[in-house]
Amino acid sequence: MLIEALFHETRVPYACPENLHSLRVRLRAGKGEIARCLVLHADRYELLDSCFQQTEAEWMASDQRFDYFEALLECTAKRLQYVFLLEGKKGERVYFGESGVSKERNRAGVFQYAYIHESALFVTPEWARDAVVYQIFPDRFANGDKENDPPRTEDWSKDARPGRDSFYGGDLEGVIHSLPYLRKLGVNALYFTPIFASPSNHKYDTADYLRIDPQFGNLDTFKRLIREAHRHGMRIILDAVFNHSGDRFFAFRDVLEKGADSQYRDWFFIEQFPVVQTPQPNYETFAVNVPVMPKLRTENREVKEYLFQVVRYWTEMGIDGWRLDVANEVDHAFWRDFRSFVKMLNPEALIIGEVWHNAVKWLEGDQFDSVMNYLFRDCVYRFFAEQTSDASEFDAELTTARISYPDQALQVAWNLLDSHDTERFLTSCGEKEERFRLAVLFQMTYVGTPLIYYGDEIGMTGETDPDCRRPMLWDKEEKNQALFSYYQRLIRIRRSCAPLRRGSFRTWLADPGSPVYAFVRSWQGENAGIVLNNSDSWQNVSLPLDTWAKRNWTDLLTGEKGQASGNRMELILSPYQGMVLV
Ligand code: ARE
Ligand code: CA
Repeated sequence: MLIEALFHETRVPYACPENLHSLRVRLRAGKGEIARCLVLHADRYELLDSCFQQTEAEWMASDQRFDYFEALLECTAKRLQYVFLLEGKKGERVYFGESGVSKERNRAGVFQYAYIHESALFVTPEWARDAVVYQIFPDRFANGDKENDPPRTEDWSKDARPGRDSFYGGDLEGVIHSLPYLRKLGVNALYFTPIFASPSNHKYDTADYLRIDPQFGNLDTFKRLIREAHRHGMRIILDAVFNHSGDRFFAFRDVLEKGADSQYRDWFFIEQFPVVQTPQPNYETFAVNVPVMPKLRTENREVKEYLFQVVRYWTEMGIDGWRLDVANEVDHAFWRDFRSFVKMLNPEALIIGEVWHNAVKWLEGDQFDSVMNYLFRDCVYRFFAEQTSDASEFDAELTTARISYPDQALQVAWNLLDSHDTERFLTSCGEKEERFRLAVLFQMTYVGTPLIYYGDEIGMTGETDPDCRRPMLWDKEEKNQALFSYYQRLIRIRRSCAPLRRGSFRTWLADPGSPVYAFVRSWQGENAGIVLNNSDSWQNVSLPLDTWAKRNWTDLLTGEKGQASGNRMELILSPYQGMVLV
C-alpha cells in the first residue's frame, strides 16, 4: 500500500460536522490501493478499545491520482476520536491516525475532533437547493421605461455589438415586465449585477451604495420589483461590490479633494499624497491600474461599519441574498462578520462568493454559503466545448473540483456555463447547438444550482466582455424558440425529480478514450441516471447495474422506456444524445 498517498485532517473538507451528533469524515488514498476502509471511533474520553464503534467508509469518487472514501460517524457525545483501519488490495491491514501509519493500533494514534459546536455547523438555506438562478445584466436585459434612458443610448437590435462604454437603456421596469417570461422559463431566483448608482454601464464602480441608479429606476421601482418577483415565486440576489468603490464614491471624492487631511484617507490604500489618477493611480485599485475602482480598506472599522449599514438597508428591504464581487480579495474577518450580520437580519439569505479558483478557505461554514462555480465551468468547457478531455478525464476533473468543498456548499454552488465575464458558451461550442444542449443537460442534472446567463436560453452568442453583454433578443423571429422549450423542459425535469436537486453523486461510466459519460444521483432510495453521448457518432453503451440498482428505466426527456437484461443495461445513443433515466 502506498502510504505516502494517505491523507486526512480534522478540518473541512476532510472532516465536516453534519449536525451536533454526526461528523462526515473523508480519507484520501492512492488510486486503486485500498480494498476496504473502516473507521474505528468513540467518545474522546473512552479508553477501552473494545468500546470503539466500527463504521464502514464507502468509496465516493476518484480523480487523476487518488481514491476518496467517506463515512458518517455518529457521536452522541459531540466529541470524537477515530482511526482509519485500511485493508490493501493484497490483504495487508494498517491503521492510520494522527501519529501516522502502523500495523499497531496504538502507534497510529487517533484523530481528534474535540467538540462539535452548534456555532460551527454549516447551514445553507434550504430554498437554495431547489433554486434555478437567472443572471441579469440590467442595462442589457429589458428596457421598460424610455424616460430614464441614458444619453447616447444605442439601438437595441440583434446586430448591436456593445463597446466598453455602450448603454442600451435596460432597467428594472423592464425586468418587472419580463417576470412572466422568466416564470415561463421556470427559474425561481434572479441574480442582478450591480444596480446602485454608478457612471458605467456595468456599475461595478459604485458612486452611491444607498441609491438605485437612476438609469435603472428608483427606490420605488426596486421595491415593486421585489414584491412582484416574490409574488412570482422568485428570489432576488444583489451584487455586493465591497472590494472597491467607484472613484465618485463620497469618501474617495473627499480624499481626492483634501488629500492627507481627509478623514477618509484610511478608507483606501493611498500610496502617496496628493492622490492622482493619471497617468497612473497612486493608490491600490481593483486588478491593475483601474483608477475608477479604488480598493477599499475593509479591515478599517469605519469602512466595515459603513458597508454593514449598506448591507442592512438592502437586506431589510427584503432581498434574498448577496453575490460577493472579488470575494477572494476581501479580508476573511470582514466576511465572517458579514455572514453573522446577514444571517441575523435574514437567516434565509444566501451568500455566494465570486471566486474563480479553489475556494475552500471561505467554505468552512463561517463565511460564504457557496461560490460561483468557475471550477465547474472549466471542466465543462474542456469536455463539451473544446472536447479536449475524454469521459475519464472529465470525471477526474469534476471529482477534484467536487471533493474540494463540503457537501453543504456543493449542493448550492452556482454552476455556470458562462457569465458577463466570459464568452457565451454557445460561442465556446463553435455555435454547435447540439454540444451546447448537452452541456446544459449536464448543468441541469449535476450537483449544485444551475446559473443561467440571460439570453443563453434563446441562443445568444458573443465573445468575452464586452461582446457577451449584447442586448437581449425579444423578437420572436430572432429567438431560438426550440432552445427555449428545451430549457423549459430541463428545468421542469429538475424541479420534478428530487434526486437531481438533493441527491448524492456517483460516477456510473467514464472510460478512458470514451465520449460517453454517465452518473447517478440518489436521494431517499430514488435514483436518476444521466447518460451523455458527447460525440457526433452513435454509441453503444453498456452500464453496470450495481450503481443503478434496478432493471426498468424511463427516459424523462423522451418518455422512452426500457429494461436491463442480465447484469448490464445496454443503451444505444444517437450523436449528442443525453438521457435522464428514472
Ligand atoms: C475591464 C476590462 C477587462 C479587464 C478588466 C481588468 O473590460 O477586459 O480584464 O477591466 O482590468 C467590471 C466590469 C468589467 C471591467 C472591470 C474593470 O464588469 O467589464 O473590465 O470592472 O473596469 C478577475 C477577478 C474577478 C473579476 C474579473 C473581471 O478575480 O473578481 O477579473 N470579476 C468581477 C465582476 C466583473 C467586474 C469586477 C469584478 C470588478 O464579475 O464584472 O468587472 O468589479 C482568471 C482569474 C480570475 C479573473 C478571471 C477574469 O481566471 O483566475 O481571477 O477574474 O480570469 O479575468
Ligand atoms: Ca430605460
